[in-house]
Amino acid sequence: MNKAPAPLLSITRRLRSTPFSRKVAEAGIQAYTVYNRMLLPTVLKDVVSDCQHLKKNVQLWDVSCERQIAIEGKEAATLVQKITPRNLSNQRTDRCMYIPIVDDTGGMLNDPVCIKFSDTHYWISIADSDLLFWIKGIAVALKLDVKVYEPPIYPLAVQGPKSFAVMENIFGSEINKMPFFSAKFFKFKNESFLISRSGYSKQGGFEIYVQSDKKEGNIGEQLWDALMEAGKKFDIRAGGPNYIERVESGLLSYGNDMTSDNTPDECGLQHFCDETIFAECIGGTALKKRREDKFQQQIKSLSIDGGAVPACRDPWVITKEDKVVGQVSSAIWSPDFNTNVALAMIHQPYWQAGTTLTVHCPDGERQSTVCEKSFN
Ligand code: THG
Repeated sequence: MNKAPAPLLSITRRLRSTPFSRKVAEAGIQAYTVYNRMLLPTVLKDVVSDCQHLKKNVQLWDVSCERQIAIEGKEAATLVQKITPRNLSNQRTDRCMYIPIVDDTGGMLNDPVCIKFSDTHYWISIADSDLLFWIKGIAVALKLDVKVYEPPIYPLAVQGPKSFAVMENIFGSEINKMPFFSAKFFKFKNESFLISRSGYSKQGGFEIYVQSDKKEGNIGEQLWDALMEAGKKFDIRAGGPNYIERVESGLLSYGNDMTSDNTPDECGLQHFCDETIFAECIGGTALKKRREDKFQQQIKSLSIDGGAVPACRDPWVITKEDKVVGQVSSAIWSPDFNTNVALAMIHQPYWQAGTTLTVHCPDGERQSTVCEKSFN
């Protein structure tokens, strides 16, 4: 059977460009996905060699699609606590926190990183859903004294074990004193950039929040070039979040591994939900009630036997002795672990580590085993 060639995307203004779009295209990026109505690079050479390179070297990722929602004003802290069941009372300034956002039913609307500048100024660095409208709606309905808007900020991720040396070269040795999930301003060419010790991989690295009102031929391109130059000796490459590495690392992808049907508990984010603030946040009451439901399920890492699995688009059914007990939402062959690695939503009590389950892949049934924790 002839395989149809991969379809192309028609790229127009609706797929908003970034300060790095030209650089990314010139680097020869081969595949993109669409995320918050922007292009997110996913493959430079091929997913396996990109993964090996990420684990050894350093890569530059245009993650501008991680849109920032700025919340500014006297009641900013009140609004942020309204939208998440995570207790933010002890969030330090210049610290990031991973915060589940839930609706009135306790369903996940997004899983962003929240950066706090002060009690009156936050950025929410969002995953792929239209959170701006939700937050604005709540601010308006509650008549809160805040401004909610999307600033012209375009994050650039520097990821991989050599990212520390590259960043030190550009921003000085202070950069390597930053603890994980801290954020601080650094200078490049006399302009100030917020940098966080974070990123969508477990190989270490940073995210640089580039402010750009012009988008072309600007400071973003200069920063890209400077990083590429400093990274030459480490074989730096353009790239993007790597499917293999992120599934090995158990990093969740909103819209893939969870949707608004799922609670944070189901997503394994129960330690980011604090019952003592459930009364203050939207969805708190629903979450408490859903914690008492008989039916429970949770996202777990899974290894799937046999050779490389086909691409996973619509979830694959998981059964145990012919009973449906969950679904696989992300899966791919991992050369480093010599198995297919996967993320799956699994019903209780089948989510215990070591439980063997049957996965119904498009090419047939396979045995799989629930893992204790993620691979990386
Ligand atoms: N960085 C920034 N914004 C983002 C992402 C990011 N917005 C979209 C998306 N990614 C949000 N999702 C995640 C998922 C996981 C993590 C960050 C954002 C993450 N998790 C760590 C882990 O699971 O090990 C640490 C979580 C913690 O301990 O708090 O980093 O990547 N700016």
